[in-house]
Amino acid sequence: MSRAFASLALLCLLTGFLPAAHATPVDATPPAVTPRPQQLEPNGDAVVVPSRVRVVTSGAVDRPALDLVVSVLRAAGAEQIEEDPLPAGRGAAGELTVVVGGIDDAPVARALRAAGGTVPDALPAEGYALASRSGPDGGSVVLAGADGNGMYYAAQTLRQLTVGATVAGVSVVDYPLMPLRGAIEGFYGSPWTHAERLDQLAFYGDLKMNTYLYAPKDDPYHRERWRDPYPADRLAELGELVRQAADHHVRFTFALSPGVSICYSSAADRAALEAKLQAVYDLGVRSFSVPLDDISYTRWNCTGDRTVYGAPSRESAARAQVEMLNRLERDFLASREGTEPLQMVPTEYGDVTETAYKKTVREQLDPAIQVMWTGTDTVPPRITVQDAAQAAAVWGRKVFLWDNYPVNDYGQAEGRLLLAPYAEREPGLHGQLSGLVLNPMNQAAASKIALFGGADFAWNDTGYDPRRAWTAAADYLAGGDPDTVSALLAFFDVEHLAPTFGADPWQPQAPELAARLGQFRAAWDDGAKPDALNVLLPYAEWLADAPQRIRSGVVDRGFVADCSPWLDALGLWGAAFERTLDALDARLSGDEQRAEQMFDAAAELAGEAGAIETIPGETRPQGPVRVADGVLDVFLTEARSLH
Ligand code: 14T
Repeated sequence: MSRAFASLALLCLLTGFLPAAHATPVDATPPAVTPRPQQLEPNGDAVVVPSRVRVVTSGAVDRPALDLVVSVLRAAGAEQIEEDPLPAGRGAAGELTVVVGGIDDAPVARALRAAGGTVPDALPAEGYALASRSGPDGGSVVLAGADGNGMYYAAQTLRQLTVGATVAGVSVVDYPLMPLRGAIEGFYGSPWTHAERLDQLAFYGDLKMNTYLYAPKDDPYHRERWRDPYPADRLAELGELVRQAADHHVRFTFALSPGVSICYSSAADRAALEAKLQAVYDLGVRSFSVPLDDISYTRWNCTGDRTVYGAPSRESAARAQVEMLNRLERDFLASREGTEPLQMVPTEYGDVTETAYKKTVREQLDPAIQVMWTGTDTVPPRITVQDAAQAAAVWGRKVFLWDNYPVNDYGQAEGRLLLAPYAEREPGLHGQLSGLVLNPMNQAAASKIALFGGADFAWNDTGYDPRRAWTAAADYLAGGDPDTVSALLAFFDVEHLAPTFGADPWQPQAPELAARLGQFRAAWDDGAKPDALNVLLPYAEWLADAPQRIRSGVVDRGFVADCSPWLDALGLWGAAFERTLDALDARLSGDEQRAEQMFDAAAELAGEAGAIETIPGETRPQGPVRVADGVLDVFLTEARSLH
């Protein structure tokens, strides 16, 4: 959030005024585009979308890109959209021309220049250039991609540049800094539903993420029963996901985790592994991963392995794993059309300490195979460029970051939603990483807040601003409604704590609320008691009302469903907060009896809030939901003794 916006929001809260709906003047500053483009410059007045639009295509234009362009134009008010392959005749007067094609296509490049855009000397893979310019002839918009992904991303940028009936007048040159960007469904506990996965894949496309790794620990066919073929209905669903992924330019990576029971030396197990991958190859999957995390590697699963690889040790485990992986890469994948390099998760994934295991993998694993790494710990408090450089050195290649945020499948995350901004990842990481995927929460839609940040960071880590991405996520969920955005930001604040596996969280709980309570205490202790109450009360009211605003204003209904118990609890905590301030107010006016009544009412509400539990079966650790814990509960208790 910009300082200006933050102080405006504060002013609104304090004065009780709320921002009115956005009025967008035609030549306003362009709307924020997430991920933040590498270059975006103003290019004159905004383009007003008329009722007639001509979409001119050149060469083989990406279908999803074209469909998206057309739907954006329709939403902006275009009624007649005519598609016209180049060379196109002249358009009618007052008609908007939209050109979509490859940047290497000379007529497209010419159209881009004519619209005031820039044709870069070399555009990296997945990049695009876009120019939009108004004009007496009706104006033009040109979308030029380096490839199919680039065309689709140009269309995604156009979607965000379009507000109401106008497209901001801009010139954009944009490309990702990390080649792999996305999410890994890699948590323990209830896997996402099919509907949630379909929704996520579309969301990834919106955020220019190109990777979804299918690795749910508790899909029995992924890990526990990895040898067993998927039943027909599950296979049909996977096929549908593969198609949905392709429609949104997402690479579907199928992961199989045989480490819990595999006998590396067994020909039957090797055949089972290949058969399982072949079944999804036949659905159209071209990208595969073999995660070997969270297994015991100091015992064999069969006696044959001792005969072939020797006594169990880190070193012999590495040899057995490497042999299996190299064979998959060199035999299975190399002989199949269109496959991507194999990915793997080493058993030692969360540190950079040199061991016999890492040395063997570094020296013997096929250099084409991608190695994943979770940072300096399973759930690291920060990830620096230096950490990643060490990981690259120890694994002998750039590593693929499996970032365990906002996953909430471990004990310290009990009762929590992790809604803080994606943060503490150092700009410049793209130089050391081959990609970045976030491991999300069991709550798929609620994970979009963190994923927004992860997508932005992976695209443009050097231009990343955690609060900007955080606000943009709220804006996306709220469909742009400013009141709903403010209510969401207040809600995110009370679900801000990000735990580690240790006792210390890496993101604090409720920093905004804690700061306000700190100011209140300072003013109260200074003797400015009525003022202190008057300043704090609107925020208590705002928190108490936030659940209802979120429920009515958030367009992503999955988000509302995921957050339901937490919203219920926030409503009660907010009411308890209000009663507590009422009690202090009564005390100031000498009405100690009313003060006691209000404190008692607050305690009762807090008790009710504390009894609300997570949705049964939804998360792995089940328990009472937490809201601003350690901040609001502490304040409500201490307030009783304020005089
Ligand atoms: F493979 C890894 F990169 C990884 O993170 N594996 C798991 C992952 O599935 C899980 O979601 C995540 C967070 O709990 O951590 C890993 O699982 C663990 C790791 C531990 F050190 C589970 C328990 C542990 F004690």
